[in-house]
Amino acid sequence: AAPSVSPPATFAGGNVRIALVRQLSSGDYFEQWLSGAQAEAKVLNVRLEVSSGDGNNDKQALNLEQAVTAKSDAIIVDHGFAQTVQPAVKKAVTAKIPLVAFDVDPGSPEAVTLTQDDHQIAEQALGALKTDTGGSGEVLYVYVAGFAPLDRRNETWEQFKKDNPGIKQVAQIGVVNSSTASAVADQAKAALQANPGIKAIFAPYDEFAKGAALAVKELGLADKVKIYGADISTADIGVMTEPGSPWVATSATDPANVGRIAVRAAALLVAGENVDRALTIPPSLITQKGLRDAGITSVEQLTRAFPTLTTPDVARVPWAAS
Ligand code: SR1
Repeated sequence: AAPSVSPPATFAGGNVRIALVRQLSSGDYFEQWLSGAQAEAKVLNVRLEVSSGDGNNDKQALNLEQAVTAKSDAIIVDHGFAQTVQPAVKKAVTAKIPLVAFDVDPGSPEAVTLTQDDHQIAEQALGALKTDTGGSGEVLYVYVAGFAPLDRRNETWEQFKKDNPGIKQVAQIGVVNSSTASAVADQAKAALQANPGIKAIFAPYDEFAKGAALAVKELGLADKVKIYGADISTADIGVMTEPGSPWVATSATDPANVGRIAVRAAALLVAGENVDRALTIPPSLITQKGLRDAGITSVEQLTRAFPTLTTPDVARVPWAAS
Protein backbone atom coordinates (compact mmCIF):
# COMPACT_ATOMS: atom_id res chain seq x y z
CA ALA A 1 0.00 0.00 0.00
CA ALA A 2 1.08 3.60 -0.60
CA PRO A 3 2.31 5.51 2.46
CA SER A 4 -0.40 7.43 4.32
CA VAL A 5 1.86 10.34 5.39
CA SER A 6 5.10 12.01 4.26
CA PRO A 7 8.36 11.12 6.04
CA PRO A 8 9.34 13.47 8.90
CA ALA A 9 11.88 16.08 7.78
CA THR A 10 14.65 14.39 9.83
CA PHE A 11 14.53 11.39 7.50
CA ALA A 12 14.80 13.38 4.26
CA GLY A 13 18.59 13.63 3.92
CA GLY A 14 19.43 10.02 4.83
CA ASN A 15 21.28 11.25 7.90
CA VAL A 16 19.37 9.40 10.62
CA ARG A 17 21.87 7.03 12.25
CA ILE A 18 20.69 3.88 13.97
CA ALA A 19 23.36 1.86 15.77
CA LEU A 20 22.81 -1.90 15.72
CA VAL A 21 24.87 -3.34 18.57
CA ARG A 22 25.07 -7.12 18.32
CA GLN A 23 26.37 -9.77 20.67
CA LEU A 24 26.62 -12.45 17.97
CA SER A 25 26.72 -12.28 14.20
CA SER A 26 27.65 -15.71 12.86
CA GLY A 27 25.15 -18.39 11.93
CA ASP A 28 22.09 -18.48 9.70
CA TYR A 29 19.74 -16.84 12.18
CA PHE A 30 21.91 -13.79 12.77
CA GLU A 31 22.82 -13.38 9.09
CA GLN A 32 19.16 -13.44 7.99
CA TRP A 33 18.17 -11.06 10.80
CA LEU A 34 20.83 -8.58 9.66
CA SER A 35 19.75 -8.80 6.02
CA GLY A 36 16.19 -7.92 7.08
CA ALA A 37 17.41 -5.02 9.21
CA GLN A 38 19.55 -3.69 6.35
CA ALA A 39 16.71 -4.00 3.85
CA GLU A 40 14.38 -2.03 6.13
CA ALA A 41 17.05 0.62 6.73
CA LYS A 42 17.25 1.11 2.97
CA VAL A 43 13.47 1.44 2.68
CA LEU A 44 13.42 4.03 5.48
CA ASN A 45 16.48 5.90 4.21
CA VAL A 46 18.38 5.54 7.51
CA ARG A 47 22.04 4.66 8.13
CA LEU A 48 22.39 1.40 10.02
CA GLU A 49 25.75 1.34 11.83
CA VAL A 50 26.44 -2.28 12.70
CA SER A 51 28.87 -3.60 15.32
CA SER A 52 29.27 -7.08 16.76
CA GLY A 53 30.78 -8.30 20.00
CA ASP A 54 31.48 -11.61 18.21
CA GLY A 55 30.41 -13.42 21.36
CA ASN A 56 32.50 -11.22 23.64
CA ASN A 57 30.09 -9.52 26.05
CA ASP A 58 32.58 -6.88 27.17
CA LYS A 59 33.24 -5.92 23.56
CA GLN A 60 29.49 -5.60 22.98
CA ALA A 61 29.15 -3.35 26.06
CA LEU A 62 31.98 -1.19 24.75
CA ASN A 63 30.32 -0.96 21.34
CA LEU A 64 27.13 0.10 23.08
CA GLU A 65 28.93 2.81 25.04
CA GLN A 66 30.49 4.02 21.79
CA ALA A 67 27.04 4.26 20.16
CA VAL A 68 25.95 6.46 23.08
CA THR A 69 29.08 8.62 22.85
CA ALA A 70 28.60 8.96 19.09
CA LYS A 71 25.08 10.34 19.76
CA SER A 72 23.32 7.80 17.55
CA ASP A 73 19.73 8.81 16.83
CA ALA A 74 18.56 5.41 18.10
CA ILE A 75 20.17 2.18 19.23
CA ILE A 76 19.12 -1.42 18.68
CA VAL A 77 20.73 -3.88 21.08
CA ASP A 78 20.62 -7.36 19.59
CA HIS A 79 21.11 -10.14 22.18
CA GLY A 80 23.60 -9.84 25.01
CA PHE A 81 23.72 -10.62 28.69
CA ALA A 82 21.71 -8.41 31.05
CA GLN A 83 24.61 -7.69 33.40
CA THR A 84 26.94 -6.42 30.64
CA VAL A 85 24.34 -4.58 28.60
CA GLN A 86 22.21 -2.85 31.23
CA PRO A 87 24.77 -0.27 32.53
CA ALA A 88 25.30 1.05 28.99
CA VAL A 89 21.56 0.98 28.28
CA LYS A 90 21.13 3.28 31.30
CA LYS A 91 23.62 5.71 29.74
CA ALA A 92 21.61 5.70 26.50
CA VAL A 93 18.41 6.42 28.44
CA THR A 94 20.12 9.26 30.31
CA ALA A 95 21.31 10.66 26.98
CA LYS A 96 17.69 10.39 25.74
CA ILE A 97 18.66 8.03 22.92
CA PRO A 98 15.69 5.81 22.03
CA LEU A 99 16.50 2.14 22.33
CA VAL A 100 15.09 -1.17 21.08
CA ALA A 101 16.30 -4.31 22.88
CA PHE A 102 15.97 -7.56 20.96
CA ASP A 103 16.35 -10.77 22.96
CA VAL A 104 17.97 -9.09 25.95
CA ASP A 105 16.48 -7.56 29.09
CA PRO A 106 17.41 -3.85 28.89
CA GLY A 107 16.57 -3.29 32.56
CA SER A 108 15.08 0.13 31.69
CA PRO A 109 11.34 0.58 31.14
CA GLU A 110 12.03 3.36 28.64
CA ALA A 111 13.38 0.83 26.12
CA VAL A 112 11.16 -1.05 23.69
CA THR A 113 11.67 -4.80 24.03
CA LEU A 114 11.37 -7.03 20.98
CA THR A 115 11.17 -10.80 21.33
CA GLN A 116 9.96 -13.81 19.46
CA ASP A 117 7.35 -15.69 21.49
CA ASP A 118 9.93 -18.06 22.97
CA HIS A 119 7.50 -19.92 25.20
CA GLN A 120 5.37 -20.66 22.16
CA ILE A 121 8.46 -21.67 20.17
CA ALA A 122 9.26 -24.30 22.79
CA GLU A 123 5.62 -25.33 23.18
CA GLN A 124 5.20 -25.92 19.45
CA ALA A 125 8.39 -27.97 19.11
CA LEU A 126 7.62 -29.95 22.26
CA GLY A 127 4.05 -30.53 21.10
CA ALA A 128 5.49 -32.27 18.04
CA LEU A 129 7.92 -34.23 20.25
CA LYS A 130 5.06 -35.36 22.47
CA THR A 131 2.91 -36.46 19.54
CA ASP A 132 5.75 -38.46 18.00
CA THR A 133 6.96 -40.10 21.23
CA GLY A 134 3.52 -40.65 22.76
CA GLY A 135 4.74 -38.63 25.75
CA SER A 136 7.40 -41.04 26.97
CA GLY A 137 11.04 -41.76 26.31
CA GLU A 138 14.61 -40.62 26.88
CA VAL A 139 15.46 -37.15 25.60
CA LEU A 140 18.74 -35.32 25.02
CA TYR A 141 18.40 -31.58 25.72
CA VAL A 142 20.57 -28.85 24.20
CA TYR A 143 20.76 -25.62 26.20
CA VAL A 144 23.15 -22.84 27.25
CA ALA A 145 22.01 -20.57 30.10
CA GLY A 146 22.25 -16.78 29.98
CA PHE A 147 20.77 -16.12 26.54
CA ALA A 148 17.30 -14.67 27.19
CA PRO A 149 15.50 -16.57 24.39
CA LEU A 150 17.08 -19.87 25.41
CA ASP A 151 16.25 -19.20 29.07
CA ARG A 152 12.59 -18.60 28.20
CA ARG A 153 12.47 -21.79 26.08
CA ASN A 154 14.08 -23.59 29.03
CA GLU A 155 11.23 -22.45 31.33
CA THR A 156 8.80 -24.18 28.98
CA TRP A 157 10.97 -27.31 28.87
CA GLU A 158 11.10 -27.48 32.68
CA GLN A 159 7.29 -27.22 32.84
CA PHE A 160 6.90 -29.75 30.03
CA LYS A 161 8.93 -32.33 31.97
CA LYS A 162 6.72 -31.80 35.04
CA ASP A 163 3.57 -32.18 32.95
CA ASN A 164 4.89 -35.25 31.13
CA PRO A 165 6.59 -37.52 33.67
CA GLY A 166 7.16 -40.17 30.99
CA ILE A 167 9.68 -37.85 29.32
CA LYS A 168 13.14 -38.34 30.86
CA GLN A 169 15.97 -35.92 30.21
CA VAL A 170 18.99 -38.25 30.30
CA ALA A 171 21.64 -35.74 29.24
CA GLN A 172 22.13 -32.03 28.64
CA ILE A 173 24.72 -30.54 26.31
CA GLY A 174 25.27 -27.15 24.70
CA VAL A 175 27.76 -24.54 23.59
CA VAL A 176 27.38 -21.19 21.82
CA ASN A 177 30.44 -19.97 19.94
CA SER A 178 31.47 -19.14 16.38
CA SER A 179 31.15 -22.83 15.38
CA THR A 180 28.20 -23.87 17.50
CA ALA A 181 26.86 -26.57 15.17
CA SER A 182 30.08 -28.57 14.96
CA ALA A 183 30.78 -28.21 18.71
CA VAL A 184 27.24 -29.43 19.49
CA ALA A 185 27.68 -32.30 17.02
CA ASP A 186 30.71 -33.54 18.96
CA GLN A 187 28.89 -33.27 22.28
CA ALA A 188 25.75 -34.92 20.89
CA LYS A 189 27.75 -37.87 19.56
CA ALA A 190 29.21 -38.53 22.99
CA ALA A 191 25.80 -38.17 24.70
CA LEU A 192 24.10 -40.50 22.21
CA GLN A 193 26.81 -43.11 22.60
CA ALA A 194 26.57 -42.93 26.39
CA ASN A 195 22.74 -43.10 26.33
CA PRO A 196 21.64 -45.59 23.67
CA GLY A 197 17.98 -45.29 24.77
CA ILE A 198 17.63 -41.68 23.54
CA LYS A 199 14.82 -41.33 21.02
CA ALA A 200 14.41 -37.56 20.81
CA ILE A 201 16.58 -34.45 20.96
CA PHE A 202 15.13 -31.09 21.98
CA ALA A 203 17.47 -28.56 20.37
CA PRO A 204 15.72 -25.15 20.40
CA TYR A 205 18.19 -23.11 18.29
CA ASP A 206 18.93 -24.01 14.67
CA GLU A 207 22.70 -24.24 15.20
CA PHE A 208 21.96 -26.78 17.98
CA ALA A 209 19.56 -28.71 15.75
CA LYS A 210 22.02 -28.76 12.85
CA GLY A 211 24.76 -30.09 15.14
CA ALA A 212 22.43 -32.72 16.57
CA ALA A 213 21.40 -33.78 13.05
CA LEU A 214 25.04 -34.20 12.08
CA ALA A 215 25.69 -36.42 15.11
CA VAL A 216 22.59 -38.57 14.57
CA LYS A 217 23.44 -39.10 10.90
CA GLU A 218 27.07 -39.90 11.58
CA LEU A 219 26.08 -42.52 14.15
CA GLY A 220 23.53 -44.04 11.75
CA LEU A 221 20.67 -43.41 14.20
CA ALA A 222 18.34 -41.38 11.98
CA ASP A 223 15.60 -44.04 12.05
CA LYS A 224 15.56 -44.07 15.83
CA VAL A 225 16.37 -40.54 17.07
CA LYS A 226 14.30 -37.51 16.00
CA ILE A 227 15.15 -33.82 16.47
CA TYR A 228 12.82 -30.99 17.49
CA GLY A 229 14.34 -27.57 16.96
CA ALA A 230 13.80 -23.84 16.65
CA ASP A 231 14.49 -21.31 13.88
CA ILE A 232 14.57 -21.73 10.12
CA SER A 233 16.79 -20.75 7.20
CA THR A 234 17.11 -21.94 3.63
CA ALA A 235 20.06 -24.08 4.74
CA ASP A 236 17.96 -25.49 7.61
CA ILE A 237 15.18 -26.39 5.17
CA GLY A 238 17.81 -28.29 3.17
CA VAL A 239 18.93 -30.19 6.28
CA MET A 240 15.34 -30.96 7.36
CA THR A 241 14.18 -32.22 3.97
CA GLU A 242 17.23 -34.22 2.84
CA PRO A 243 16.56 -37.96 2.60
CA GLY A 244 16.74 -39.68 6.00
CA SER A 245 17.00 -36.41 7.97
CA PRO A 246 16.28 -36.84 11.70
CA TRP A 247 15.24 -33.13 12.10
CA VAL A 248 11.47 -33.49 11.90
CA ALA A 249 10.08 -30.25 13.33
CA THR A 250 11.10 -26.69 14.12
CA SER A 251 9.22 -23.69 15.46
CA ALA A 252 10.28 -20.41 13.94
CA THR A 253 9.65 -16.83 12.98
CA ASP A 254 11.18 -15.34 9.85
CA PRO A 255 14.42 -13.80 11.22
CA ALA A 256 14.58 -11.23 8.42
CA ASN A 257 11.09 -10.07 9.39
CA VAL A 258 12.19 -9.64 13.00
CA GLY A 259 15.22 -7.62 11.90
CA ARG A 260 12.93 -5.41 9.83
CA ILE A 261 10.67 -4.82 12.84
CA ALA A 262 13.62 -3.77 15.01
CA VAL A 263 14.60 -1.07 12.51
CA ARG A 264 11.00 0.09 12.04
CA ALA A 265 10.54 0.41 15.81
CA ALA A 266 13.78 2.36 16.14
CA ALA A 267 12.81 4.71 13.29
CA LEU A 268 9.39 5.33 14.84
CA LEU A 269 11.06 6.24 18.12
CA VAL A 270 13.37 8.68 16.34
CA ALA A 271 10.27 10.29 14.81
CA GLY A 272 8.68 10.58 18.25
CA GLU A 273 5.90 8.14 17.35
CA ASN A 274 4.31 5.79 19.83
CA VAL A 275 5.60 2.23 19.86
CA ASP A 276 4.27 -0.56 22.09
CA ARG A 277 6.86 -1.12 24.84
CA ALA A 278 6.81 -4.90 24.29
CA LEU A 279 6.71 -6.36 20.78
CA THR A 280 6.32 -10.13 20.64
CA ILE A 281 6.44 -12.00 17.34
CA PRO A 282 4.56 -15.29 17.11
CA PRO A 283 6.23 -18.36 15.57
CA SER A 284 4.86 -21.08 13.29
CA LEU A 285 5.45 -24.81 13.58
CA ILE A 286 7.24 -26.11 10.51
CA THR A 287 7.46 -29.86 10.00
CA GLN A 288 9.65 -31.96 7.77
CA LYS A 289 6.50 -33.55 6.31
CA GLY A 290 4.92 -30.15 5.61
CA LEU A 291 8.06 -28.91 3.87
CA ARG A 292 8.42 -32.04 1.78
CA ASP A 293 4.72 -32.25 0.86
CA ALA A 294 4.68 -28.59 -0.25
CA GLY A 295 8.06 -28.87 -2.00
CA ILE A 296 9.42 -25.90 -0.02
CA THR A 297 13.16 -25.37 -0.50
CA SER A 298 13.72 -21.80 0.67
CA VAL A 299 12.62 -19.28 3.30
CA GLU A 300 11.14 -17.20 0.48
CA GLN A 301 8.79 -20.05 -0.44
CA LEU A 302 8.11 -20.71 3.23
CA THR A 303 6.93 -17.16 3.90
CA ARG A 304 4.53 -17.48 0.98
CA ALA A 305 3.16 -20.72 2.45
CA PHE A 306 3.00 -19.20 5.96
CA PRO A 307 1.88 -15.56 5.48
CA THR A 308 1.73 -15.10 9.27
CA LEU A 309 5.56 -15.22 9.29
CA THR A 310 5.47 -11.67 7.88
CA THR A 311 4.01 -9.08 10.26
CA PRO A 312 3.78 -5.71 8.46
CA ASP A 313 1.43 -4.31 11.10
CA VAL A 314 3.94 -4.68 13.92
CA ALA A 315 5.64 -1.29 14.30
CA ARG A 316 4.16 -0.13 11.01
CA VAL A 317 5.81 3.05 9.73
CA PRO A 318 3.09 5.30 8.31
CA TRP A 319 5.40 7.09 5.88
CA ALA A 320 6.78 3.88 4.32
CA ALA A 321 5.15 1.85 1.57
CA SER A 322 4.19 -1.71 2.61
C1 SR1 B 1 22.16 -17.97 21.28
S1 SR1 B 1 20.56 -17.39 21.22
C2 SR1 B 1 19.96 -18.05 19.75
C3 SR1 B 1 18.55 -17.68 19.51
O1 SR1 B 1 18.42 -16.31 19.35
C4 SR1 B 1 17.27 -16.03 18.57
O2 SR1 B 1 16.23 -15.82 19.45
C5 SR1 B 1 17.06 -17.24 17.72
O3 SR1 B 1 15.73 -17.68 17.70
C6 SR1 B 1 18.01 -18.27 18.25
O4 SR1 B 1 17.42 -19.52 18.50
